[in-house]
Amino acid sequence: MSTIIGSNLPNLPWEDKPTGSIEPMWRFSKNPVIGWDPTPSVARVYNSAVLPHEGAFIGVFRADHKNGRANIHFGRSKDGINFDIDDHVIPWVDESGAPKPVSFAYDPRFVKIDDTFYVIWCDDLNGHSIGMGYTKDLKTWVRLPNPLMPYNRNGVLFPRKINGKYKLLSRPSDTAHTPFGDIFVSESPDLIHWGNHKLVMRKGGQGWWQGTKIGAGPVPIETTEGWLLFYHGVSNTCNGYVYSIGAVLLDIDEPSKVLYRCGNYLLTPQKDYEVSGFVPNVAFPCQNIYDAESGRIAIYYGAADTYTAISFCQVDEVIDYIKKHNEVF
Ligand code: BMA
Repeated sequence: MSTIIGSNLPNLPWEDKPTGSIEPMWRFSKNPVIGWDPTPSVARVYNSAVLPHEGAFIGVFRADHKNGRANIHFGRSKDGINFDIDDHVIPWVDESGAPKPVSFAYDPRFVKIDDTFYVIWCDDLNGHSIGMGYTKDLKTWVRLPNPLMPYNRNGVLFPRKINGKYKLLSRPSDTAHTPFGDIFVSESPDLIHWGNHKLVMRKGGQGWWQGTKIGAGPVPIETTEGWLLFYHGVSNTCNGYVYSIGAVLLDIDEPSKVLYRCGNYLLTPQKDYEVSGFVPNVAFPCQNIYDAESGRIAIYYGAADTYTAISFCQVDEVIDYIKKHNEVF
């Protein structure tokens, strides 16, 4: 039996698998949970990350403004489904408290380590790279130095140190809509100095859904079977990219080592809100939250670069599925 090593969350957003479904991951019937024009200055909120906090939920939201530029807003929710999102961007400061705004920011991940909330996003460092910052009180938001040089995207921090080091997944890329990409892991003693970069896994495999590029998704979940990492895989079609959700198990002590990798996607764009929108055919996971006791996992994903949606899975079932469809490449 596979078990999540982590905390319990009895108020996790959840819906049982629809009767008759054979899929290892299923969608919330009330999707999308965030639609067009969610605040006066924002057109679309998607590719966002939610965390439980003091019996309710908080989140960092990718908000594409009505001038088309992306930034990150903070928001709150009582139930993890209905959100109250700030109409202003997160007011980042530097370590001295002086304002340090971002030029653009997108695809945030959100993780709590000890008493600190960390945000990792795609930042502008003379080109797309990884940005990182933290808050302890949800009021003062402090930027850290960029961990990696451009061009890079999909930075994901592990939820605890591994062998005394912070670990960061990333996906080296290029200046625009990168047509390639593999996942790497870097480590740091202090979240400032990063090195010992290692390849985790490449795009490809027998299935074409992850044949063009891949990128880490939500914060990895610690389980008795390894780190459960959901990620996005991209296929290049004559009608453009298609983004699907896949999963892999990484070694607990050496996360550059892949234990099992699912050859099938777990979720691919099918619903209207996934196949139709600002960018059609995108399911882009940025966060998962879970209840360790029941093994339930809720995944927040961006749909069609327009909506925020939720999908669900059960840790035992999804790990069995990954192992059953394991593909070594
Ligand atoms: C990627 C990122 C994501 C986006 C996806 C599909 O390169 O920019 O934010 O969801 O493309 O457009």
